[in-house]
Amino acid sequence: MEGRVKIVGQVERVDGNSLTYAEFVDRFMAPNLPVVLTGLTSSWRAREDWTLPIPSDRRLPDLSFFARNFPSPLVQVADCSSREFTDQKRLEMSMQEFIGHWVGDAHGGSNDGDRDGSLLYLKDWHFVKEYPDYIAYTTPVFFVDDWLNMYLDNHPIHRDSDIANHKNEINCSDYRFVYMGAKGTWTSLHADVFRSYSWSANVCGRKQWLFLSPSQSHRIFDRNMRSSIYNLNDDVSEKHFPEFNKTEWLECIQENNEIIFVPSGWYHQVHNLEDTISINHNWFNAYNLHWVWNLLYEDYKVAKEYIEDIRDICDDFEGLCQRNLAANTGMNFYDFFVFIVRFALANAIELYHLQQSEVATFSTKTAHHFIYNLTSIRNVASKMITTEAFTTENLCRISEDNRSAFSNVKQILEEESFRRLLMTLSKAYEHIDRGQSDCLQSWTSYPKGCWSVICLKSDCTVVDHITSLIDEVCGPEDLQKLIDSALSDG
Ligand SMILES: O=C(O)CCC(=O)C(=O)O
Ligand SMILES: [Fe+2]
Repeated sequence: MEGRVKIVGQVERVDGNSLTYAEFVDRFMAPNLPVVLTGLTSSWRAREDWTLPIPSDRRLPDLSFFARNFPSPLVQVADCSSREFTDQKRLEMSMQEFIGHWVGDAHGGSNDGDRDGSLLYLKDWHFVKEYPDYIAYTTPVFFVDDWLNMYLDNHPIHRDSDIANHKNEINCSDYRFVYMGAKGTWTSLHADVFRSYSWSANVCGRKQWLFLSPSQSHRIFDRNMRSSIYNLNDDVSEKHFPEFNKTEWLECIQENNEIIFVPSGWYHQVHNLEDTISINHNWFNAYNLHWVWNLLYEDYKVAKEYIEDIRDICDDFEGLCQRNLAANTGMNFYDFFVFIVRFALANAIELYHLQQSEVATFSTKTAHHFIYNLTSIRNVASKMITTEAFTTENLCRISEDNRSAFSNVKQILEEESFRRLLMTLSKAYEHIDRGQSDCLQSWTSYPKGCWSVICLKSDCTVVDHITSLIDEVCGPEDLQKLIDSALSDG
């Protein structure tokens, strides 16, 4: 890869145990820069159970452990040696079949992952969803402000019955994955789903990463800005990709026990230099929410342009655009609006609790999260106002499931799924500011009416308070009003 790619620097490496959360935000998350964090995985059960020591300080995947303990699930496997459209060809097989292929049972070949010409890489295994009681690892504090997985633990991504189907339910259940691949397996050049952040930890093995800053993304696209380069190892045609020779890449050789933070919108290609197991989450929060919205908006424009010529014969042209957007990008404007309304409400509740609290010592720092979050959501809402999807006429056409999921404030606040979201959000900031993370799983035993961990009152009036600010959110303008009142309160 090095021959064709101009590497201009290495990703910075920082000891995760001497970095504070505020430093991580200031140096990496807010400026959207990659970093490798060391020293954060040594106590993970995954390391003990999933790997075997070998002479030297390296470890190897204990493949028989997987075959013995997780035999049943059907897993998604990429064949790294064959391309299908813009991605590697995907296959579905049992874990045992995958392991069998890897160790060469079926073919008796050498241990290099490609004995029958295919190069199989287990990707996107929803391990946490499948084995919720097996705590393989704990998410480092730097990555707990994860709205995407918090939301999906309690809410469906789509509300429309014609979009939500069984396949979606599995694929959209969460964005926490295990990856396993032999030396030589790889991931083609891409930027992450929803332009989310990712973090990726090597339980064992070694990866080479190549990163391109978003300011240079246009240079890996063809002349029509339609398709991007698939593999940096191929001979990249100057005719098709005239700007490629101007690109400048950051490299990282990620060792075992190291965690890489992948910022939003950075294109990257990844190669397993040894047999590797990694754990990987996609996530977003107030710092990159605008990336998610910008992607949805760009993809929406493409979806709309594609069917513009049938606009006049469509009953519900906007509805069709939104269905196509959900199918192609994984989320549409209404899904995203339901999402941000709920985060706005949860943050407004937490801010109100702090304003009511008599303990002033830690509340300023904590209040900063909620104010920042609300401001970020407000910025996105302000961009949604002028879109066609939210005109009064089009809002009249959306499904009742979509509408009630964002409009009826009292009903939302009383929903169990919302209250669980509030509790998880509340605990995440408790973890960030006060280092308390031990009770993250134990929401069921919460006794109070209000499920916030910073609420100390048994007769909490937050529902009345929030509904007094606004009782119906009809669209992005109302969401802005809600946020303005929450921010000017107290
Ligand atoms: O490890 C890999 O093969 C790909 C991981 C990746 O693309 C990511 O974490 O964003
Ligand atoms: Fe990625």
